[in-house]
Amino acid sequence: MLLDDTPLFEPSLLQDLDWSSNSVPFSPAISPSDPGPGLLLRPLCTADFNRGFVKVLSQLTRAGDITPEQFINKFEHMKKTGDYYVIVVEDANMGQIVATATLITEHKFIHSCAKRGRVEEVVVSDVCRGKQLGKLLVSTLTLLSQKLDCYKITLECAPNNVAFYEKFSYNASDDTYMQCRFYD
Ligand code: 16G
Repeated sequence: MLLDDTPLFEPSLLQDLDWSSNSVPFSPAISPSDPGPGLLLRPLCTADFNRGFVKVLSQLTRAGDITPEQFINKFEHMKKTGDYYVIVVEDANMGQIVATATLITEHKFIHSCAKRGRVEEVVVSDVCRGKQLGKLLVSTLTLLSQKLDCYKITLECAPNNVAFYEKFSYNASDDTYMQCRFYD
């Protein structure tokens, strides 16, 4: 099995987003097609395994020791379903992933067979903070979920990140997030 640059999903989905409808201010201005000097925003590919993708994820939670085979198998599964939009920011000079976030679309019978979006694993590497990348990732995936016709988009976050997500019109819901944890 080979690690390569095949994108998880069609890259034009990101480049063709109507960025003018983004409501969050950026200063200096950045966008999915111009995320900042030396940076690229694009879909995940398997070659990102060797660009420190898993190390970035481990800044959020335990990522575990993942082998290239496990990584490729998971990637292939995600690609086949067509419901996973893992985006990364690459420092093109270093050849390293510096940020990532995921949109997952979930299919429903309710709301006339609608789709719902979930934002997951939003992480900016500690070496790349202060470049508005978290804001860029969340704005991008929120716009993408609208473009994909999701009727709503949700996320779970730590209490100290609530103010950050409120900037993008996310509100704490009346529903309570519950979990049953089997292992860490
Ligand atoms: C945060 C993440 C979530 C991730 C979880 C991992 C965002 C918006 N939320 O809640 O996507 O799955 O952390 O924590 O990035 P865990 O290892 O305790 O499940």
